[in-house]
Amino acid sequence: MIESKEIISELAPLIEECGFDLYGICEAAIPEEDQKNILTWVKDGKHGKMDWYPKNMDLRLQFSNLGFEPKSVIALGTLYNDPEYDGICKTMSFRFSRYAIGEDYHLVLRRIAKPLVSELKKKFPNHRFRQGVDSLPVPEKVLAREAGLGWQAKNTNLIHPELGSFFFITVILTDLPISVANVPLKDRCGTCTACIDACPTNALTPYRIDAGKCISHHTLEDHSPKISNSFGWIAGCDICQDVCPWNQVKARKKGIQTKREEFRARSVFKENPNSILDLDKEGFDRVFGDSAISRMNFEMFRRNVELAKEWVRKKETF
Ligand code: B12
Repeated sequence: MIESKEIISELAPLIEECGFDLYGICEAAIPEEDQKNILTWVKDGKHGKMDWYPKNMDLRLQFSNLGFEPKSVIALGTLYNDPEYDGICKTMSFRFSRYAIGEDYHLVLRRIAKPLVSELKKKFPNHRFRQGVDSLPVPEKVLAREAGLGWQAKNTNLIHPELGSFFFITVILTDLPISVANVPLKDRCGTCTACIDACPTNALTPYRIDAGKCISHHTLEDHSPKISNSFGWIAGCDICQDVCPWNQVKARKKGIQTKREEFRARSVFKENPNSILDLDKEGFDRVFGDSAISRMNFEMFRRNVELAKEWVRKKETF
């Protein structure tokens, strides 16, 4: 069996050249406690309107029906926080989450991992390698945590002690057996409850999210014509990460930011962000056609815009 240290040290230069800031390897297995928590989460209906979530539980928890039996997982992370984001926010009357201001991360992560996947296939021609960026219904945070990319925090996101939490995750599942001796990163949330206290919809209790209450879910996953208050957010929400000291103090102080041009704000955010509020269908497709929010349809976008405008009006009245 190959040792993870051996593979990592050999592939590290290529992984970094591809543009990944974090990487690690773990066994392809979801620990029992996580399986239990995920099942309870669904049983309690905490997945809100994401009816798709409970559909593939065998694949999600046991990797069944994948076409091969994965033995190991290579987990990769890439930062997405644009250094200009805070400045842009000052010029917008509404809010738009960091993860959605640039190019669709699903496409970017797939594209940048290609040289690595090709190299793995060339090096181990008798083994399978399958990459997922949300596309495979597997719990990426759990796998990335097991691979040492971060600890799973009270706001449920993965945080790295040096880089914070503004990073995307992608996993490569493989039937190549790799021996791993990872010591997972220690939970450093301590007694802090900043994320829980700041969430205006009370979606968080420590280490657990009620997705049905989360603003990100309202704006992106709820297709109903009416949604509850989104507090000015048109796409996604960053509140629980923005207030996190690991982003706010640690990562910011060190100037941790994305090196990838694709995740920097598209020009409309720099030139005239408020013009987004007036986009018609054609404009929406033009501006956001290759963004992560293109999954949100135009009707949802208009609904979110109207709600954000209402929030701005109310704020101005008080
Ligand atoms: C469904 C989903 C959502 C849902 C649910 C969020 C969630 N926390 O799961 C919604 C739409 C709300 C969402 C929002 C966001 N998402 Co999202 N999302 C996913 C997706 C597709 C699946 C995650 C999942 O399986 N959730 C199921 C629940 C059960 O998992 P969990 O909350 O982590 O629960 C664990 C613990 O909390 C704990 N737990 C659960 N219940 C209980 C109960 C008790 C008592 C205890 C002790 C523990 C416990 O055990 C669980 C298993 O370890 C992943 C991609 C993937 N394939 O994994 C991306 C992903 C998690 N999202 C991501 C991002 C970036 C976001 C947003 C920041 C986007 C935005 N700006 O709006 C927000 C963040 C909101 C938040 N605080 O989580 C990134 C996170 C990267 C990172 N550094 O962690 C991922 C990994 C996508 C990616 N490929 O990069 N997302």
